[in-house]
Amino acid sequence: MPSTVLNGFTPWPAAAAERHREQGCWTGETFGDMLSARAAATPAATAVVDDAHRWTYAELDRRSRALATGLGRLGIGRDDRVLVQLPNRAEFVEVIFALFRLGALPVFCLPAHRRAELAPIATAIGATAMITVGVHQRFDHAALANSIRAEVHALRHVLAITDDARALPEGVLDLADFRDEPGPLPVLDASAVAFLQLSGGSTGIPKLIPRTHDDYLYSVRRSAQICELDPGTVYLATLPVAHNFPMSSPGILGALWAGGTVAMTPDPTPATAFAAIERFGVTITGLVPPLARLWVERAEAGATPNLSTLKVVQVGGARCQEELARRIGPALGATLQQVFGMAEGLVCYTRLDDPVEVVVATQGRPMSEFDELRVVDESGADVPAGTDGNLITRGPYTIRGYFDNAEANARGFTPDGWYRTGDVVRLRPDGNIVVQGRAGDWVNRGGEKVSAEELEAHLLEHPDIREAVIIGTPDPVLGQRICAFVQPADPARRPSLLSVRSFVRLRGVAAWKMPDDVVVIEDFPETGVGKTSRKELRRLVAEGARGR
Ligand code: AMP
Ligand code: DBH
Repeated sequence: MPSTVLNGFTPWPAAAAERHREQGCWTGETFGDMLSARAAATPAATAVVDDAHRWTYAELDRRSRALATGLGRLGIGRDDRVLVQLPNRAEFVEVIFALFRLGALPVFCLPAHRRAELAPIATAIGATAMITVGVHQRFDHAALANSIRAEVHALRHVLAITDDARALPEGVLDLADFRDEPGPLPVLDASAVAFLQLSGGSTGIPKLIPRTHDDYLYSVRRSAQICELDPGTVYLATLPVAHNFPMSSPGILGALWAGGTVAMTPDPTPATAFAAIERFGVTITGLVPPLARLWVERAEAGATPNLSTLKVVQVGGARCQEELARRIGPALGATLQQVFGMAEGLVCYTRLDDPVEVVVATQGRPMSEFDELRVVDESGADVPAGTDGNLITRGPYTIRGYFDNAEANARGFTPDGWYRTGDVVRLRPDGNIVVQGRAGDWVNRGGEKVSAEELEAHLLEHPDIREAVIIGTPDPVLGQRICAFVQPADPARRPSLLSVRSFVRLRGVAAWKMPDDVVVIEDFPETGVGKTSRKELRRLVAEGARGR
C-alpha cells in the first residue's frame, strides 16, 4: 500500500528495506494485526493481569478497539503524537493498542518524568493529546499534564485514568468516557512509524526514536524466540513498562506475541514484586542492576514468597558487575539472562543454555543474524580483534535517524547509516560482547585513562561497600580527578578515603588509579527506569558534594 513518509522520519534505504523483507524480518504485520490474530486463536486465554484486572485476549482486543473508536471521536488519528505517561497497570496495554490501531503515535514517557522533560518533548513534536493517570504514588499526574497543556499550543486533550473522575482537574477528560462501541478503524501500513521512544540522557532537543511496526515486531518476535516464550509464559513488567526493555526485550509485547500473559506491578521493590510473582505465577521478568541487587539481597535473607514459578531473570540497562551476576540465579532460583540493548535498536542476549561463565561475564550476542556490528576507534577504523573500541551497528531493527533532529543525527549516525551506540565494548572470540562502559565513563587523570568500570569492580570487593560509581571530576592540575561515590553496606560503617585507597592498593592496582576523593552516599540517584544516574552524580559534584 502506498504511504506518505512521516515528516522528520529517516526511513531505511529502499535496498535495505527490500532485503529485510526478503530475509523474512519485516512481514507487513502491524501491532493491531498481531493482537487480532491472537484474539482469534486463543480468545479465552489471559492476556493481561494486574491487581485490579484480568482480561482475556478477546477482552483486550475489544477494549482496544472500543477505546480507539472513542479517541477517534475526539479527533485523534493517523500520525497524531500522543504522550502516554502511565504506571504499570493493565490499561497501559489497552491504551497503546488503541493508539496503534488509530495509526496515532504514542510517545512513551516514564512515570518519573516531570515538566522539565515533558514540556520540551510535547513542544518539539507538536503533541495533540496526552494520556495519563490521576494521582499515582501521591503525585498528581493529571494536574501536571493539564499545566503542560496550558503551555503547549498544540496539546488539545488531556485524558486520565482515574477511580474518582470528580477529583480530576477542570478540563481533564476521564478516559473511561471514551470506550465507545467499536467502530471501523483505518487500514495501516506496517512500514509506517508506530510510536516514538525517548532516548535516555538527552539534553537540548529531545532525542525521539521512531520505530515502525515492521522493524519493532521483528525485534519482538526474535526476542520471544530467544527467551523461549510460549502460551504458558507470564511476563512480569517490573521496570516502568514504557521503557524499551520491558516493552520488547521480550517484554510485554513478546509475551503477547507468544500468546502468554502480561502481569503488571506498579512497584518493583521485593516486598510488592515478590508477592506479584507468587500471585500471578510469573515465569520471567527483567531488572536493572540496582534493582537486581535489592532482589538478591532480600532473597538471600530468606523468608520470601514462593518464587518457584520464576524460570528466567533478565538483567540489563546498565553493566551488571560479575559479583552481582553470580548471585542472581542461585538467589532467585532462576536462569540469569543478560540483556544489552538500546531503544535505538540493537539488543544482545545471553542464551538460556549458555554456560554460566558466559552468562555472568558477558552481555551476550546480537539477537539477529542480520545485525551488523563493528568495533571502531576514534577515526572510525576497526580495532584489532578482541580489543576495546566503540560499538557501531546497523540492521533490520536499528533506526537510521532520530525523529526530526538533524544535529543529533549528524553526531549519532555515520553517513552510511551505522548507529554510534556510544558504548565501549570488547568482542570475544566466541561472539559475545563485554560492555566496558559508555564512551564517557573514563576518567582522564593527567593523561592516564582510568576505566570507571574496572575500578568499580575493585571497590565492590571492599567489605564495607555495597555499591560504587566512579566519575571524573574537574581538577585544575590533572584535568580530571577520580571521584568514588560509595554506598556503605552498613550505614554505621562509612568507608574513609584512606581505607578505600589502601584497600585498592592492596589489590595490586596501579597507583595512578587510586581514587582522589571518596563521597559516601546513602542512595544513588536513579534515572526514570532505575539505572544509576552518572549525570546526576556529576551534577552533585558540580554543586559541591565534597570528598573526604
Ligand atoms: P537508552 O539510551 O536508555 O536506551 O539506554 C541504552 C544504553 O544503556 C546502551 O547504549 C548502554 O549504554 C546501556 N546498556 C543497556 N544494557 C546494558 C547492559 N546489559 N550492560 C551495559 N550497558 C547497558
Ligand atoms: O537500556 C536499554 O535501553 C535497554 C536495555 C535492555 C533496552 O532498550 C533493551 C534491553 O531493549
